[in-house]
Amino acid sequence: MCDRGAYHLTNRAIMQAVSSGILRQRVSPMLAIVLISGVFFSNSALAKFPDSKPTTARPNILFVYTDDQSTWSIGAYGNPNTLTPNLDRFASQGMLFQNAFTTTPVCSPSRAGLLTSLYSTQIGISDWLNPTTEPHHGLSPAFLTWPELLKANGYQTFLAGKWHLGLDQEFHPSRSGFDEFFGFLGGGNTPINPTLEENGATGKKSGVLADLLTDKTLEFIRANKDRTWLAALHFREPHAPYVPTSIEDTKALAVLRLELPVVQGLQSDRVMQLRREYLTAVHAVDRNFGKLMTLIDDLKLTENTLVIFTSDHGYMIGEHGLIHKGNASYILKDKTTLRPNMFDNAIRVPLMIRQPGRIAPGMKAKHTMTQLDLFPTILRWVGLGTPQNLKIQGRDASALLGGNTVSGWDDSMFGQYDMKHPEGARMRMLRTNRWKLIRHFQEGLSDELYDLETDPDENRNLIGQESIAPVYRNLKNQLLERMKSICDPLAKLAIEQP
Ligand SMILES: [Ca+2]
Repeated sequence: MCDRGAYHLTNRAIMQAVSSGILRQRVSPMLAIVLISGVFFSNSALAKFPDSKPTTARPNILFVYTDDQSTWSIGAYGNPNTLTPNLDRFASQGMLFQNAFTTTPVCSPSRAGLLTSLYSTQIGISDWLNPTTEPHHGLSPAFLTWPELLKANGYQTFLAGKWHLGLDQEFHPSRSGFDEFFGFLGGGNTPINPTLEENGATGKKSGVLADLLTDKTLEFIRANKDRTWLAALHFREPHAPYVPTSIEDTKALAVLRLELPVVQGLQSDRVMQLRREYLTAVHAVDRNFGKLMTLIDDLKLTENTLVIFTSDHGYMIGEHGLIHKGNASYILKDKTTLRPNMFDNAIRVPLMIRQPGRIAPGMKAKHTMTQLDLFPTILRWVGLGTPQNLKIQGRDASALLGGNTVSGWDDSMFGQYDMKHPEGARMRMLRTNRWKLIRHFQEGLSDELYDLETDPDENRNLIGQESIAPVYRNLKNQLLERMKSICDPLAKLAIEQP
């Protein structure tokens, strides 16, 4: 039985309690439960925070989120031909997730999923929000976010940078849990002299965007050093246009030796130039990330601050002969058409997490994590837990983060991508450690099946091979079950096209 509306209803009720101010004040979580249950819930539906501990025990959170950043752009992920000294040092001080993924490979739905721990069709945002064709669409404040739960429990919350979850005031970050916002609501901005919103007023600023956002984040941390805070810094970098950025970044990358993916017919000169520019933008992130780490050390907050670094999805510049993300195009001498995809290069994200004293240095996690898992993981880590009747899709990975062996952790993951700008694909994915199945529900596109063990680069689509037919059938059934479990609008089509 599909209960598509149920999570809306429950989550909205919790949200209303938060919005009403009951949970905004620094009341004890237990008092909040009593208030919520009396006002918004009948019978036994209680919004319990199972792990509540005194506020003073909770760590600060610095959440650094980049835009379109592939794992291959970071040295700690195994690429010697990039320049990320601060991120590499950071990786050695905490845990690096080797198999972290977004469940959808473009900006807005990935960001919405990260904040709500729901799949894109559950939220109603399944492609990047296009200001021309859907200027009044955004992340409804009816969906509860983890920053909102932190705020409700005494955290000072701040967001600097890119939102891309709605332009209208009803979708403003302040409606989804952020006390303060310094940034831009749309999907893009100029890397130099950007237009930014500050204290509700929008105007042109002078300087390098990555530096401006970082400086404001440093300011917030300094001002709140004696409180408990969440600082979210959503860089625009290394999203296109990659450059210009500071002279320092340009100089650093000018001399770096680069290597190209080996793909026949690649526009090699163009790819080389774009990779250098992209890595220049990555250097701007790394350089600013170093400033944040220095301040946290200087303020002696290192051990009491959980620092998370991740990106909204991956990116390709030449891999598979493509450029961009889920909505990539070929960058070949004889081919530049669109190639909607869910290759690992598009869905895999960097994910590195540090808190000295609680997370051992130099750890590498192999288990599959999705960004939907961060919601319950963060809340458990800070001692709150997820309200018991909140319906989210992510799993609590705090035990993994603590270095514990977790038995029975499911390494399979489900993904979705409906490409609407331009309309061209409806994709559903099931990825296991061994296999990846992508079903295409757009007319004219065929399914894809890869053996990740023998073909990790996903070059050989096995659909049509007789020997693989039972695997294909089995994966399709598993995928259908995932789709049905979240009332995916394409589930009916999947049943009709077995
Ligand atoms: Ca993006």
